[in-house]
Formats: sequence, structure tokens, C-alpha cells
Amino acid sequence: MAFFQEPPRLGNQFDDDPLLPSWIDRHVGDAAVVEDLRHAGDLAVEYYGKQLLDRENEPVLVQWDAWGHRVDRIEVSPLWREAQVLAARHGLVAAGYEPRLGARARTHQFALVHVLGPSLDVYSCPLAMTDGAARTLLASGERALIERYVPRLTSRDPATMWTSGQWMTERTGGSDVSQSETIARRDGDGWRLYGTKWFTSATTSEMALTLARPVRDDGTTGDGSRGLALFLVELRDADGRLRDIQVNRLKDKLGTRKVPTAELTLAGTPATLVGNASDGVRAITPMLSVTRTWNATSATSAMRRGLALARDYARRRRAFGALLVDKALHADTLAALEAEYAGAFCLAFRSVELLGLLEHGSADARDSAERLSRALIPIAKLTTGKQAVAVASEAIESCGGAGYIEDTGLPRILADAQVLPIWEGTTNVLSLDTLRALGKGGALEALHAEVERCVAGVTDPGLAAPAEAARTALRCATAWVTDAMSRPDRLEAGARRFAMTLGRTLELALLVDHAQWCLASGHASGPRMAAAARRLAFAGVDQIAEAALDDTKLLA
Ligand code: MFK
Repeated sequence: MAFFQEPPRLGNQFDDDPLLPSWIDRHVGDAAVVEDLRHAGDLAVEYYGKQLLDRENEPVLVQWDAWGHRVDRIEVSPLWREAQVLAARHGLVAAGYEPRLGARARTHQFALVHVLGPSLDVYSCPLAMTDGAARTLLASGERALIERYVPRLTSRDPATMWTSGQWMTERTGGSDVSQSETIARRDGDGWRLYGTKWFTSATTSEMALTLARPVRDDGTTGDGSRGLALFLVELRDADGRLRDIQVNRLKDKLGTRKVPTAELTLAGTPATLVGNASDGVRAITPMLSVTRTWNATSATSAMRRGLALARDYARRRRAFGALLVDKALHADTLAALEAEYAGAFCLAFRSVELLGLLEHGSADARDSAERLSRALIPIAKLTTGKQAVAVASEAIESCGGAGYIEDTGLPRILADAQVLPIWEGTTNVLSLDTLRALGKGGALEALHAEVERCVAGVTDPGLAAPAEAARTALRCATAWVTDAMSRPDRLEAGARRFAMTLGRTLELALLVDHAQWCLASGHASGPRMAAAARRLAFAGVDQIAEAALDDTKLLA
């Protein structure tokens, strides 16, 4: 009989995760949350099936109706319409704001995102911005805005829930936001915005937070990012028509093709000022912390999905006389990827925990979470984004030629992962942000305290070497940055290697700590976690090295 290869299958995406159940036991410790996540784990399998069937559907922009009216309607894919309802009902944003679990609510929320996100075709994008908008409005202290919008953004009712966009990028670029050209003119008691927004993700949202340069009474505007202010836009009027917004086109992207990313003209769009008529970049930073944490957890869940399929495939695919999983080289490849995943998971979910402490912790806990998170969140975003691309690439390669064929659904894992190091701050921009964050009082000390907290309690002999590797790498990175401080060109050129070393070191330390906890509490995943820590240390965390600046000049 002719041979047909069985496709890889998914199991319950909570129970099958090598790390999540023990993390939840340790950091949430609540039976109802475990049940919720197990249910989400089954839904993830169901929606993975739907995702494969929905593969060819993409958003469509309808600019004109039959009678010549400009309508600019975006029709999203069928799965996206379902995801909207599912996300509200399962509280993918709301769970983080519900009081029952206090600071632990964030871990519950992001665990849901981790389990369900990879089956929802990057619907995590509007959800991330929705979460970021709610946090930004709460931080603004603007009571009327909070009362009007936050209950909608954090609702579990699909009919009530709104999503929010985040419009920062203009033709001038998405990294150096200080050059933004959109202006805001006063119009009676309100404001109107004029300009072009070059990448607006999830343009189907009901509202957006955006930056614009207010025009003063004398006709001048402020310079740079200080001259920008933060505005809230409600996109549509009561009849569902866009309020002086034109959708010029949808972007033709490498991945995230289900996300209706659009280019917009704001032609006098009514907007509400949030806070002062200046310092908009500072005002939007709570959004950046939240969306970068979503980015880190989405990177982790993308790795997990790739590995879940690659692991299953290795147990179904027979070649050269044995299952792939029983082939030493294939097993070695998968083991290395599992270690990357485990490290990334710990760092991403430590960022999540810090968000919870910032919001609900005692005054002391808030204070130390503030110092640590300012550096740890960009580090987590940049490190896990790079790992996601590398792991997704290996995961599809481990399925051989099938990994390169679109209708297996596998290539999309890599195409979608490639956005993770780009949006929400590229690797280089965030490496420089890490240097800036460490320049502020106490951040480097907070990283040292974090690594020490993780490795100091290690008693298992099998974890001693990885614990020491984390300590040594941090010492080496600190010595490098102290020395490089006097040479700005050297400091900048090495910023990525420095930030990646901090990221991988934190991952190793957090993984060692979790493995120690699992072993000490008799959790079934203990030996596996310890093996992952040893393998991550073996792969190496220290990337500090000095590239010759003269060579760089010749080469670049
Ligand atoms: C699944 C996940 C999906 C996620 C959704 C994806 C949707 C995609 C949408 C996008 O990609 S939108 C575009 C994303 N673009 C960025 O993320 C911007 C990247 N660039 C930076 O992050 C730059 O570093 C930055 C724009 C912030 C630099 O701007 P400036 O004008 O040079 O600001 P500056 O002077 O560094 O900082 C201004 C203030 O903000 C300072 O405070 P002070 O005025 O009090 O000194 C900074 O300390 C503060 N600040 C900057 N970054 C911060 C921050 N505070 C806290 N956290 C940060 N990350």
C-alpha cells in the first residue's frame, strides 16, 4: 500500500506544556485557574483545526460601496470574527484586571494567552494594544476617560468589549517617534488630528491611542518627542462611519497576514487629549510595557506551538528505520530547542509577574518591581523575539519538506514569528533602551539582585553548574558595561551583545530557580526542568565579545 505521512497533531495545550502547569501551581496556586486553563487547552486544539481550514482567508478592504460612497470597510477573516467573541468570553484581557487573584491575575491572564494565542491567527495583536490602552488610561488618572473606556476594554461581554489600536508609526518611522508629523488643532472644546499613520495594526478596533503634535495658539508646535501629546480617537460615529479617517490601503506583509494592518489618513479626526499637551511619548510608555510583555509571551507561545507540532511529528515520522524521536541527532536538536523555550518562558512570565506587582503589590513590592521591570521588560522582549524566530525556523525544518509547504500550516509559524523582533521596538532599539534603563538609578543593582535571588537557594547538585554560569555571565556583562561606559561608540556597538547576555542570563537564572522549586516540591516536571537549565547553560548565555570597530567600519 502507498505511504501517506500522518500530520502532526496537538494535544491539550495546557496539560502538554512541559512548563506551564508547574508555573501555575507555583505562582497562582488556584484550582479554578487550572480548570480554566485546561478548558482553554482543549479550545486551542479545536481552534487549531479551524485555523487550518481558514488558512487562505485574509482581511479585505472595501473602499467604495456600489453607489460611489467612500466606505473604507475592513472585512476580517471568519476566524478573527470568532476570536473576537472567544477573547472576550475567556477574558484574554479581562482576566488581568479582575480583583479575585490580585497581583496573580496577570499570570492567569497571560497563561490563557499563551495557551490560546497560537490558535487565534495573531488576534493577540489587538488584544495586546487593548490591554495597553486600559493600563495607559488608568495611569493617566483621567477619571472621565477611565470611566468611559476601561470597563469596555476589560469586559468579558463580546457585545460590550472594545479593542484599541496603538498608532505610533508614521512615514518618518516607527522607532524614532520624535519625528512624527501628525498635528492636532483645537476645535472648540476638543481637538482634530491631521496626518498619516503608516502602520496601524488592527484598524477594525473601536478606538486607538495615538500621538500628535498640538498646534499652539500662535501657530507653532513643540519639537521632538516632548512636543508630541497623547490622544484618544474613537474611530466611528453612531452609524458606524469612520470619523474623518481614510483607509488608504492594507499592508502586504510577510506574516501576520490575518491582522488588518492599514495605512490611514487622518483628515480632521476628532480626538480627546489624554493628559498634558506635551510629553506624549512618556505618557504612552505604560502601553509599551504592556505590549512588550505581550510580545514576549507571544514569542514564547509561538515557540511552544512549533515545538508541540515538531515533537508530535518526531513520534509519528519514521525514517532510516526508526522514529525520528529515537534518532540521536534529531533528539539532540529538539532538546536544544526545548531548553530555549524553557528559558524564554521563565523570562516572559517573570515580566508578567512584575506587571502584576506594579499594579497590585505593596508599596515596597511596587518600588522594587518598578526598578527591575524598567530594564527587564525590554530585555525580555528583545531576547524572546530573536529566540522565537530561531526556534520556529528549526521547528519547521524538523518536519522536513512538509515544514515548507503552506497547506501544512507549518510555514506560517515562522512567517508570523518574524514580526516579533520588529514591532514594538526592534532588537537594536530595545538594546539601546536597555542601556538607557540601566542608566537610571538602581536598575543594574535590581538585575543583580534578581539573579542572586534565583541562584542563591540552589541545593540540587545538578543545578550548581548552571547557577554558577548565570552568576559568571552577569559579572562579565557588568565588567564590560562599566569599562565601555567611557567609549560611547564602543558601548553602542556592543549594546545588542550586552542586552542578549543579560536576557539569556536572566533566563538561565529564572529556569534554575524554577527547576529547584519543582525538585524540592516533588513536582513531576523537576528532572526535565533541571535538564533544560543544564542544556541552556551548555548552549551558552554569555555573548559579550569585542568586535573591532575598524573592521565594522570596513564592513558596514
Ligand atoms: C503579540 C504582541 C502584539 C503587540 C502589538 C503590536 C502592534 C504593533 C504596533 C507597533 O509596532 S507601534 C510602533 C512601535 N514603536 C515602538 O515601540 C517605538 C520604538 N522606539 C522606542 O521605544 C524609542 O526608544 C522611543 C520612541 C521611546 C524613544 O523616543 P524618545 O523621544 O527619544 O524618548 P526618550 O527621551 O527616550 O523617552 C521619553 C520619556 O519616556 C523618558 O522619560 P523622562 O522624560 O521622564 O526622562 C523616558 O525615560 C521614558 N521612556 C522611554 N521608553 C520607556 C520610558 N519609560 C518607561 N518605559 C519605556 N520603555
